[in-house]
Amino acid sequence: MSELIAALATPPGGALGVVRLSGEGALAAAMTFLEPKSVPERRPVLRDVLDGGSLLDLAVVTCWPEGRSYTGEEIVEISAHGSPYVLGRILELCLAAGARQARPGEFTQRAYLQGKLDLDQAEAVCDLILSQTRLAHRSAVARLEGGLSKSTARLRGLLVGALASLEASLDHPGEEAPPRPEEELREACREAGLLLEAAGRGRILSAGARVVIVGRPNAGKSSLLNALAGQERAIVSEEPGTTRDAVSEPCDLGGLKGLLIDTAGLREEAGAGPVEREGMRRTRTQLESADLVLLVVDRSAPLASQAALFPLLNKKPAVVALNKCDLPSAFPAAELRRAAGNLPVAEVSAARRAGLDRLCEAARSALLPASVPCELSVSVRHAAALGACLRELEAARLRPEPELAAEHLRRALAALDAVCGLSVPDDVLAQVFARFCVGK
Ligand SMILES: Nc1nc2c(ncn2[C@@H]2O[C@H](COP(=O)(O)OP(=O)(O)OP(=O)(O)O)[C@@H](O)[C@H]2O)c(=O)[nH]1
Ligand SMILES: [Mg+2]
Repeated sequence: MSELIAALATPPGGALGVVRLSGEGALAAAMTFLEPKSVPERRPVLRDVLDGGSLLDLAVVTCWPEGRSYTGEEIVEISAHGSPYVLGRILELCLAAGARQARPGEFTQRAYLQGKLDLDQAEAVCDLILSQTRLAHRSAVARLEGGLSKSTARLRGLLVGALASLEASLDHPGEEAPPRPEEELREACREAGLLLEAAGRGRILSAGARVVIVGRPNAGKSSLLNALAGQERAIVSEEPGTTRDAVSEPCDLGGLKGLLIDTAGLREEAGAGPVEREGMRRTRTQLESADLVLLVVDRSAPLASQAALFPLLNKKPAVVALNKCDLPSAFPAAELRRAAGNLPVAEVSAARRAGLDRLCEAARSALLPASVPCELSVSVRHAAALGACLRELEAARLRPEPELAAEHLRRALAALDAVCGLSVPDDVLAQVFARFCVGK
């Protein structure tokens, strides 16, 4: 049986606060300071909380029996008034009754250890708590429902099948060797590659996307940052070369968390002073780490010099913001179409805050195409495990000897199982649960 743990499960400052107790003897511990001294199962009841014989608070108390609770252990939750003094005292009363202060994420860790959640579901609980946007929330919920294990189940099936045929050929060496499972191996590699790609994009869902705004001086980059961020964050002026340092501001890109980064305008180096050149160097550095580039094109200025920036986009997801749409166009639309190729173009007026929703939508779909399953918003841990799985699979395909190929497949399987926590080393588990807040 597991040790009794207790923690405050709610952040300070609310009208109510919840103290949680989980483990053997949770109810008995709570009975040392609650009155009347009985609490029915799974039904909230009002109880007096007594502190040394005097009334500390009136609280709503709920008890879940072993096997039917979040952690799988006996749980008592005491929902009291949000006074830091009251909640602190209730926690002390729990500790005095034999509980130990819970570590961050320890309740969810127990749920995982008791088999109530797989590791990805446990991590999804944390992401759900941290989710700030619609898509981050949707992804956390999909994973909480076991979405990631479902997505990896097909790959696991292929791996297990291929391994079984290889092992069959090892077990019966004298007989005619069955054909190598080439088709399964190829399919497994493809599937692992897709999952890995989706995992990379999924990082953007949980961590947010770095959206770097570039363009010629005066195109309206800073105006666009301000319009998207909903505040006058960056200096705007009709003087070209206003922005020198990169200026960043968080924003919501159609349900996706984004970090907008406004940069110094890019133009020919000749004629630029040392400060402007340094600004442009910083813009290029920002471009390298961009998840998405927003190229601002000024509709009221000639296209030729602006079009010179298109090659910079270089295979990164990108969207063209055709700005100053409140002014007459200095070039025909077809000319921009030719220069932009396949890139989506959204017409906006940063000054008038027009067309922003469509721009955000274009940015969101460039970052997360509809084909990427939402449940694959995964952590660095998943991406590393999927990467290891793919490497082992590729190694297996290169090995003509069935013994060696089978060994690589076993390692690929172990890496895949780590994604959903079927076999995870203790230090990795500790890292996963350290991200949590205390009380969850
Ligand atoms: N008419 C119109 N003017 C705009 C629009 N967006 C920006 N401007 C004007 O264009 C000028 C340059 O805007 P900024 O936002 O400072 O341009 P920038 O690209 O950040 O310029 P640098 O920092 O110098 O590279 C300012 O005078 C803005 O008011 C727009 O949509 N319509
Ligand atoms: Mg600027």
